[in-house]
Amino acid sequence: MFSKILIANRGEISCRITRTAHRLGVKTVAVYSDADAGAMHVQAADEGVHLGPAPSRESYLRADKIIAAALATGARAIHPGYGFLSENAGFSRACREAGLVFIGPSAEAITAMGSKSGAKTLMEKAGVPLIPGYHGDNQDEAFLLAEARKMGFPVLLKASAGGGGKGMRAVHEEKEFSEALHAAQREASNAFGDDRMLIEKLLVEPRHVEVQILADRHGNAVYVFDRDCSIQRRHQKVVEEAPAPGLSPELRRAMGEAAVRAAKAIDYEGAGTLEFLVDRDGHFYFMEMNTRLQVEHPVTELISGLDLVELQLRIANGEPLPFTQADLQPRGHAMEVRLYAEDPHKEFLPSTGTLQVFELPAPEGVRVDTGYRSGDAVSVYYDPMMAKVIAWGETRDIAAERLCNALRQARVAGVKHNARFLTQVLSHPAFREGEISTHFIAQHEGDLLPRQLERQASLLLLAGQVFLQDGASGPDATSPWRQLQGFRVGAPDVALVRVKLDDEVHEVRLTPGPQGYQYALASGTGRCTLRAVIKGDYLLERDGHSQVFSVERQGDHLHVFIEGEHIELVRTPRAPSNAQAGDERHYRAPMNGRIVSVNVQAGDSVQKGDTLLVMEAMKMEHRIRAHGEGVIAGIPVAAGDLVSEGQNLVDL
Ligand code: MV4
Repeated sequence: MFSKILIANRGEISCRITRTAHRLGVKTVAVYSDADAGAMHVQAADEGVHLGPAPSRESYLRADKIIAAALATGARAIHPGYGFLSENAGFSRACREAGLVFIGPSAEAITAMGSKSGAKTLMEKAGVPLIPGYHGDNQDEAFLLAEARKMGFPVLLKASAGGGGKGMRAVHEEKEFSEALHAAQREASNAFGDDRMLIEKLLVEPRHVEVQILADRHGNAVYVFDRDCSIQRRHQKVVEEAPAPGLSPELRRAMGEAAVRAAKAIDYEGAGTLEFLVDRDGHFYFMEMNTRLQVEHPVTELISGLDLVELQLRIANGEPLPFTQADLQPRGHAMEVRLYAEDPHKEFLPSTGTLQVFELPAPEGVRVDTGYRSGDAVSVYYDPMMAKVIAWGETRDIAAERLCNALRQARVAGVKHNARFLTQVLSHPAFREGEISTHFIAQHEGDLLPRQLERQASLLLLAGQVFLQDGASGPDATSPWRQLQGFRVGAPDVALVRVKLDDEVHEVRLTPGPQGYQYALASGTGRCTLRAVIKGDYLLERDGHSQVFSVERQGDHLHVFIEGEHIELVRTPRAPSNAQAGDERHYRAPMNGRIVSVNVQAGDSVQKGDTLLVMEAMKMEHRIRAHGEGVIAGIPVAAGDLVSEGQNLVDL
């Protein structure tokens, strides 16, 4: 076995690979950028090598620096993880040419699966079912229309150089074909520099079912059961589970055997995944092959008892698979969700910040793979996934319940995150019934997006009483908060606490009485009391209802955790200035990022909806548009500037 490997990745997957390597007595070398200097994956490894500045293209994508780091530290092999260079044929080749072992498939296999149409041709030869369609070189419009007619509308136009749902366009009837084809070609040309199209029969509400395969250098290949990843949002997986619910044993075997045939057809080596679409009458069709370890591999590990990273290392070390297909038996059910730093209240816009609180409990049957600790920063430079939470159970229901409960106990503050959204998905009746398809999120959006917490009054009374309890720890000695007990508004004994919740300031009036307080809010009046039950938990009783809240107090900030959701309430001594509330004249950065382009200049007149500038964060572009008409008064930023959340960008 290798004495030392270099892990060309960061975050949770780097930590995860180090865990297995150390279990096998293999030393690990981590690599890191400026932004990751103190990161968990560096501390977990035996050595760390600095690559360069934070942007991936100057660090984690710098193949030359990574290979040099491996050679300099005496690492014998490189594990690419997923993302970054994990499916880069040139990197695989460069490792080998440098005398290093690339823990993954050959450059040829990566290349073969990198082109949609090339992959389909190979799969056809291997007897893997393809979606009825055309993926040849003839791109003549009349010819493509004839092909569409042959398979019958509706059809799906896909960019041959595309992937992950980019450059796809459905055509429901013949009269739309020409315009849709030209639009799809333009998009593909802009996005991939290649406008070649393939056409497929459109499958209605298919499921995304994928098969894990392992192949060694001695001609052995097995499938390690299947996974369902149908629940996606904008082609990003939200829930992954194994085995895929509700498939017949015959279908599972047929897909597994097709996946093994595919692996053998391209002389595959290592861990790989065949992605299929399964339509409602149980037919499966090849979609694409991923030539890397997938994010969701833990669900396969939990039902198979295998450590897929260990097997990758053994295969790369030339060892034969230590089992045959007959030895593999799935047990129970596993389910995974990805905890993302994103704001479900703002279209899941990525969120950045410092993790003031980061506690992910792992009760029985639950595994947490993360690369972050409390105090770490979530930056604009990398994918905003903070952790994977995976649960195993004897049944699917038990796995779902365990996963849901683990998320409800999550305490994460400092960035917006999707924990509550995930609990909504996992507890949704349709999900529990196994009614899943790639349209699940779209179908149930109304139930899934976080409802405005109807417990707003309770939150305000919780905060008001907490802040009232110990008087002021406010900013200055003269502040009225210091004499809070003596501070009176209106009738004697009425205490006024101003609390900001979701960018809105509320006034909380509390009058002490024999049993707690008489309260007055904008939404109404009543009686309430507050008792500390255990450290960090309070019992609020309001008008006969009682509820326990888990809180973390940091000065004027009160962090409340409810079923995985984090809500922050801030004590605010002043009324909000109009410049803060919904200002139409000042456009501030919605999050940390980089200015990509400034589309207007001082003196320009703009209309509602005009793009003022474009900023980039976490590999996504965000347009800052005018809320109304006006004239540009000033633009204190320029293309290329790094800006922080709240920074002023444009003045109208
Ligand atoms: C399809 C399809 C329906 N019919 N192909 C989306 C991303 C890419 N991997 C393939 N995708 C699809 N291809 C045909 N002929 C529906 C999708 C699709 C999808 C597939 C898997 C998981 C989620 C999806 C979400 C939307 C559309």
